[in-house]
Amino acid sequence: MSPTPKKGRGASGKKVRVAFRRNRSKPARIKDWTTQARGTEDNELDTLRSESVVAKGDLSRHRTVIVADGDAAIDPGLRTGTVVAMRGLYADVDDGDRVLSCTIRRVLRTRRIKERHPVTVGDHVWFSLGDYRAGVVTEGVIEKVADRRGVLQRRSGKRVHTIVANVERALIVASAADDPPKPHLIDRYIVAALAGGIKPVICMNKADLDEDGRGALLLERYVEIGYPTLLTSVVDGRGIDDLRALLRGGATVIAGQSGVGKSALLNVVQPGLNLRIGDIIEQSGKGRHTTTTARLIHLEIGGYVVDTPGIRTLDLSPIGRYEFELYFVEFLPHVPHCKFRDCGHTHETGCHVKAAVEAGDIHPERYESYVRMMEETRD
Ligand SMILES: Nc1nc2c(ncn2[C@@H]2O[C@H](COP(=O)(O)OP(=O)(O)O)[C@@H](O)[C@H]2O)c(=O)[nH]1
Ligand SMILES: [Mg+2]
Ligand SMILES: [Zn+2]
Repeated sequence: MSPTPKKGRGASGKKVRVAFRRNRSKPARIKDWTTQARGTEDNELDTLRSESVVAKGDLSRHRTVIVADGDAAIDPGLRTGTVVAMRGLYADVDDGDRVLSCTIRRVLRTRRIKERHPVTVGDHVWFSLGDYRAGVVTEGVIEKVADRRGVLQRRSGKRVHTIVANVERALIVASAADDPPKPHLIDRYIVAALAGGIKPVICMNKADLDEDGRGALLLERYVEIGYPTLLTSVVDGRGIDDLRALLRGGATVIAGQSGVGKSALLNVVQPGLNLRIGDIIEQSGKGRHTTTTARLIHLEIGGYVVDTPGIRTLDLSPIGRYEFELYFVEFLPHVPHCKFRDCGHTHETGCHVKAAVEAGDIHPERYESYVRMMEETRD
């Protein structure tokens, strides 16, 4: 992640290079992250005002497009920074030298009305300096938010809650101590990550408590599908070096249920970080989280991490139900062989995905996860 957005875009928009595609074919290969990234580009292309195709034949499968900024030129007097934490209506913005407590320009709040928060952790922002007259406590005012890529989203009431923006990877942490570990939740996080243009990495923590090897076995399922995996323990140090190597590059959001050891893992990756860890505190029947807000941390070894509070329910409804098949990568080779072109792979006859489940080529619990997502999402 680059810590700050670039200045000096013209009023007419910015030029971007995007992959050229002949048609909207579905991604077919496992482990091919570029196909996932295209999903994000498609969204951005919706805002196109003009485009010029640079004819270089098949040698260059790219085209240059002008993406409209959507509003006036950015005032060159504005400062740039990255949102590292949200505190109610305030955002903590790191400008590279220090962290400023900023409010958000009202117009931004109304423009992104479908969003629960117009600004979120990881956002690249432009801000003006605040003043201290008459008891004003704000140090800055966020005027503009850069286009996002790599988001983790869920639904919150009728609106979309972007938990974090501008990350390239989600470390999906599960606990081998769970009895049994919950594959459905892992699958939900994988879908949420892929839908937001983020690469999933599955981390089975508390390996020291994996007495019957059930955690390691569950992890094997994801190795077979082709996702990077880690087996870790904060207690005996297993997998921690691999985790460090992973986190060193780019920005990673640490996701997973409360209590699986997300904060504890980050504390061993960087001793001295002192993130609060602890058992879930029961309060009026609802689990209370030890991590209360997402926070962007710049690691000493390099890389950025966002420690998130455990999300009790990851509502996937910002994702359309016919998109789900795209995010179950092992389904993709079978999808073109279904009898009906719009096959949802649930009740339809002649479904090749279901046939693959029966043939043992697709894990039945993965298929079950898919069906659950389809059943709870109606559009
Ligand atoms: N045995 C064992 N306990 C762990 C491990 N990682 C975390 N824990 C414990 O699990 C509890 C929850 O950890 P925490 O980091 O707060 O979880 P978070 O809610 O995901 O951030 C704490 O009591 C930790 O000490 C591990 O690898 N092995
Ligand atoms: Mg935590
Ligand atoms: Zn089908």
